[in-house]
Amino acid sequence: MLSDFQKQKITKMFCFFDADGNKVIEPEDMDIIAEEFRKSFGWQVGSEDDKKFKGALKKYWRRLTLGNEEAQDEPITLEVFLKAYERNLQNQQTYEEYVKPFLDHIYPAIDTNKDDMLQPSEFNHLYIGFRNSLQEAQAAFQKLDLNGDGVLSREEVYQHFYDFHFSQDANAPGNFFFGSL
Ligand SMILES: [Ca+2]
Ligand SMILES: [Ca+2]
Ligand SMILES: [Ca+2]
Repeated sequence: MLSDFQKQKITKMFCFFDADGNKVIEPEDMDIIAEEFRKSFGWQVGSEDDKKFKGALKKYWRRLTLGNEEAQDEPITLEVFLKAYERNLQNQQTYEEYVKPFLDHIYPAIDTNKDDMLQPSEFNHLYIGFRNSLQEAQAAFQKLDLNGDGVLSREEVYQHFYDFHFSQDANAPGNFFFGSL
């Protein structure tokens, strides 16, 4: 069972995926999101990063919501989305099978200079891609950079992504992974 706090966070994510705000997630929403990321990162249309990101997004949102990358796309309501996350967040194993691959596959695209860390500029592009302002991105970076060394290591990013999904602590920085709640 998802806690109320988890439901609040998953609902936030639903609103992110429902890019056109019509209360269902459809394949068209993924096109809008991919375009927002392309612009935020400044990728050329059809460039390697653009294709990599778009491919990862389409593939893994099916796994996230339908449990199967090859599944036929169908409109996803908030109710269906929450149900999918009850399955996805049952335990460590379901998290690794359904949720973590999303980050595994977008990480190489968002780590623009390929040094396995997120510099502030890379993080800003990501966070703005999640439809937050530059100011919010800068504030979030300070919270997420746990050891204060000015970059987000892969470990920090994965820890926050995990905490976003599981933490019951309202003060956990990972709660802000996709923006303020
Ligand atoms: Ca939609
Ligand atoms: Ca980097
Ligand atoms: Ca750091």
